[in-house]
Amino acid sequence: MHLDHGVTFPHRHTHSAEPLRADGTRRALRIGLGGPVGSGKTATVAALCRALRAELSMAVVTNDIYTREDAEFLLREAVLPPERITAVETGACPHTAIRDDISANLEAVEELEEAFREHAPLDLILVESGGDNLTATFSRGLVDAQIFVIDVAGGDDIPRKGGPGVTTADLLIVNKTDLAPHVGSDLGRMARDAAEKRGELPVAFQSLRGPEGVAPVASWIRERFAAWAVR
Ligand SMILES: Nc1nc2c(ncn2[C@@H]2O[C@H](COP(=O)(O)OP(=O)(O)O)[C@@H](O)[C@H]2O)c(=O)[nH]1
Ligand SMILES: [Mg+2]
Repeated sequence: MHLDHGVTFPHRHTHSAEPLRADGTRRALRIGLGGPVGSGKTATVAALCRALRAELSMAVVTNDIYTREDAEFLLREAVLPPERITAVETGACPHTAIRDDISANLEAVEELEEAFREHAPLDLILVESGGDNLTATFSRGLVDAQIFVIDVAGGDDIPRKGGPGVTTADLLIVNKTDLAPHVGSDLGRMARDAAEKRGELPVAFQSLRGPEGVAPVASWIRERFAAWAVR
């Protein structure tokens, strides 16, 4: 078998970790949101779009297993113009599409970057994973930073159980704190367990129903973007 000639690889515009492309232009900062089904990933993405769209040129890639439901929700809510929202259908294995065979997601990200490159270069692309379990994390070849979203209704023992999302994500969101009194979750315990598992890595306790909403997480993204923009 001859493998030393005639082999071509598909062309990609960007798949390096470098912010600057060969021509000196800057690609978008890519942030992944993972976590169990129903924890509030899409709601967080929607709130982040509303909070940041006036200051950053944004786009979103959603990953649904068989449908386009998350993208359709974002379109219905009109959080961004439709051309800034792309849906990837992942089939049965949502974690594969963000971790092992990231080609469909990478293509979606690169097509968005290409489409806006001339007139409104993208600053930020949010990639929402299809809800999975506690083990799903994003490949560093797909995103520059990742947020893991769990919620208080899923049980206050989730931070203690750990798993790579809870332990290693750049930001852990413990969402739906407004529900804590109703489901008997102990936020203090969740904070202690998360700190023990994560060391210095940040944790945001969030309620999208509360007055602060997504503001602390939007600030965290602003900081990441500021650091990205000077690299
Ligand atoms: N009470 C409460 N409900 C929330 C909060 N965030 C999201 N939800 C609701 O939780 C449900 C699942 O949210 P969604 O964003 O679709 O979860 P995803 O599967 O992780 O994308 C929806 O009905 C949201 O409105 C929150 O902070 N508090
Ligand atoms: Mg969702």
